[in-house]
Amino acid sequence: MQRLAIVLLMIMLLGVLAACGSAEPMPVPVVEISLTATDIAYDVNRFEVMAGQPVKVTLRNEGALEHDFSIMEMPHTGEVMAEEADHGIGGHDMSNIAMEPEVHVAPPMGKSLSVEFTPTTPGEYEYFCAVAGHKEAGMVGTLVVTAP
Ligand SMILES: [Cu+2]
Repeated sequence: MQRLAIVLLMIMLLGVLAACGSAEPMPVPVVEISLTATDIAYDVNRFEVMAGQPVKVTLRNEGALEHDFSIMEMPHTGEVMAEEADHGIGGHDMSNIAMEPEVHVAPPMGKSLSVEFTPTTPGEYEYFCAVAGHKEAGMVGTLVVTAP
């Protein structure tokens, strides 16, 4: 009987050690940013996150036109698109920009889509709608990445 108690105690101790001594870093919580696109504007033109902080940007297209969220160049890791996302430029006229943006999400009219990424370098990065003429019309903003 005493032997069983000792075995049970050992198992419990092992459990506690496994929980505390895990080599896995604690997952950093994701910051969720919601933007709404209308014809022709974003409702958020500036937001701030910390370098190393995973960000989930959800764009809702409330307009009658196509809109997207694009960042041409920004050091980042771990980019994940929402499952139903159309990562292709799909149907978009993006001939006005020379290269494919590094971060891009384009929800169809009346829908929301998300893109998740982790900026790695502090700085100010421009985001914009890559549909021809929309950036010029004001669909542009600044993602501020602060030092952790
Ligand atoms: Cu647009």
